[in-house]
Amino acid sequence: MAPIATSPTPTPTPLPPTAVKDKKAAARKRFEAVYAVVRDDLLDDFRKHNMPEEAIEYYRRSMDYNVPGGKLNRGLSVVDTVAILKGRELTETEYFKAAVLGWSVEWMQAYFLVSDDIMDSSITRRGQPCWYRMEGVGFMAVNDALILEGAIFQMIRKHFRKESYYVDIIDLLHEVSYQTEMGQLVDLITAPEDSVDLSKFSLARHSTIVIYKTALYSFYLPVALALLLCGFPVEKRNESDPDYYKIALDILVPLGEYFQIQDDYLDYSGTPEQIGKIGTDIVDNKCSWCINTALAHANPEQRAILDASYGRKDPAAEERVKEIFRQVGVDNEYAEYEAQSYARINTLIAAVPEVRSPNGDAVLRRAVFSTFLEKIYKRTK
Ligand code: GPP
Ligand code: MG
Ligand code: MG
Ligand code: MG
Repeated sequence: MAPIATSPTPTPTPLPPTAVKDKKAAARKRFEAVYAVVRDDLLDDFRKHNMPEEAIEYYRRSMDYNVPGGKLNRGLSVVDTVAILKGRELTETEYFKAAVLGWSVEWMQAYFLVSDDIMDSSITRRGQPCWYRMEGVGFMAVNDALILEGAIFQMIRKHFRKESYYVDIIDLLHEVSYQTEMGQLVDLITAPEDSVDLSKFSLARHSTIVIYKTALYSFYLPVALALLLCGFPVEKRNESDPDYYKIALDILVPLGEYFQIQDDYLDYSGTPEQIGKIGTDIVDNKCSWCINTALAHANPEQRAILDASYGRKDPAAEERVKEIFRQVGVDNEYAEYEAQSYARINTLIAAVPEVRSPNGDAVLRRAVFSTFLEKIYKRTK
């Protein structure tokens, strides 16, 4: 069936700030209730395999510590996107299924973060010690991360096995985690601990890293899962059909790039209280947006200080790097970048064709993307 063009999405009347806050808290609470169901199912699986009580307790602790405590933006965005696509409130069953897909993304995020914190030698995450630094955990965190990944496919099997798009969900989750692992690989080899060579950095390299390590799983994945749930086909049925997934990808990749540049900037400029983690990019020799921007603007003396101080496990060296960042105007550059990105992404969103799914149940609306953009624009944590 040919897609049907729809009239533009009407702009909703804005709610007063307290009502927005209450609505957000209620949405989070409803989503969190599904966490407990999924977690208890996973613990039951352990029981069915006659795992010792001690293992079940350890598993519960690992999940409770690593899965639900973040901003939940990725998971909630699956639920929000499904509601926008359908253009109405979801039934209980629809909500539950969307929430399970949302939690699968949050489980993936937990699996990545537990691993990433080991690789980045990070200290804190979400305002608490990184999991691998907890008493009685250490290198067991590697296996805990692997189990967090395996759990994704357990919850998907339990709730989607009979659906025609079951294999598409699994394929998407595998594809996106593989791409994220590619991004992590490039991130790590560009930042070796023992040899600092700033000439290896470039904004092109930075772009490859952030698209692969962040944008695809944080932005494309939640929307692609929502499209699958709403019946948007992965394969074109007619030559003239739109490629729904490509339309989404082309907006969500720039959005995700912008989000990771915010993460890089906050790593340098934010306080631990504000961002919930201690920034390690300078000390870890990371190819971050800040160092690339500083390199583009540094004079020869400033460049010499960066060469001598970047990537050193020494707080005084880190402070010298931050001082150069301030001198060359990284903060102004960031404000300018943020304004430009916001305008550019809004232009991309305005060009999205609003098309109906072949089953007629849902419309790929521009609001899917503008909601994301408004959530992250000028974020400070
Ligand atoms: C985070 O980047 C990167 C990921 C979450 C992807 C990890 C991928 C794996 C395959 C483990 P970051 O290190 O900049 O994030 P943060 O600043 O939050 O540590
Ligand atoms: Mg990290
Ligand atoms: Mg990292
Ligand atoms: Mg970071």
